[in-house]
Amino acid sequence: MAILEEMSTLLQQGRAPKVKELVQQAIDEGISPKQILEEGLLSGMSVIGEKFKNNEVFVPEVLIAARAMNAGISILQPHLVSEGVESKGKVVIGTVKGDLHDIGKNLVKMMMEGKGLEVIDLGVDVSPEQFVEAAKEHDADIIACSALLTTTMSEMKNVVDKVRGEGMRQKIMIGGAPVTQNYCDSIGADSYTPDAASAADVALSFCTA
Ligand code: B1M
Repeated sequence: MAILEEMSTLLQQGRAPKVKELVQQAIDEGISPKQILEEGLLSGMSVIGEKFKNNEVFVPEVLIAARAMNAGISILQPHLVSEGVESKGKVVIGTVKGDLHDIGKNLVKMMMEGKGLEVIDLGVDVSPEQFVEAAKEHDADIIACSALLTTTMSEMKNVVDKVRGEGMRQKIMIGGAPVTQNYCDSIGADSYTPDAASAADVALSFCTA
């Protein structure tokens, strides 16, 4: 449908006001909220996600595209709820205790939302106890931890130990510049991904498995 293709293209260009306008127009034309979400907004975000993974676009483009997606979703949200479109899964995300870097974490959150997942963002400097409490409170499927400092990545092990110690079901995903697959294996987390787009792919696969 032409209007949805145009919406996807404008989203990739980060043109938030135009995206909002088109979402409203599509609703007025009677296109289903689910179709607008999937074929207009999420399809645009997934193109950006792939380009980001292949180094064809960079952080600023991703951030403005994500802002455009959020603008579109803000118009769509009440219609989605009334149509009963369910989120595909729930993720609790945060930057670990002692660490204030949040740009990468925010990108992971946006990419996950772009895949239709509901993301509860705990912010930065999040303790293992806070991850665990939030995962229980929201009945999350995934706990996602970001760390940018070699001195704080060890907090990820504390999260894994606490979650396993309590016998919880959540998958634990980790990432951030100093984190590696070897580290992930050594602490028993469920997934390490090097970038935001792959993190969103893995999160979706955990939720739909
Ligand atoms: Co800081 N800092 N910083 N810093 N900072 C680094 C990380 C550093 C490498 C710079 C350097 O020395 N070259 C260094 C860490 C060294 C180390 O530990 N190995 C460092 C340091 C030392 C510090 C301070 C200690 C400096 C000081 O005060 N002396 C201090 C610590 C503060 C604290 O956290 N307690 C500090 C502070 C800051 C600022 C506040 C100034 C600012 C943060 C602002 C903010 O985030 N709001 C800052 C910044 C901006 C950086 C650099 C320059 C950029 C980080 C960034 O945002 N990159 C960084 C140097 C660098 O990386 N070149 C540096 C862009 C972002 C998109 O990438 O976060 O890696 P990244 O996310 C990627 C992937 O890693 C992945 O996806 C993202 C996108 O694809 N990913 C995940 C991230 N989380 C994931 C989770 C997943 C999966 C993938 O699953 C859950």
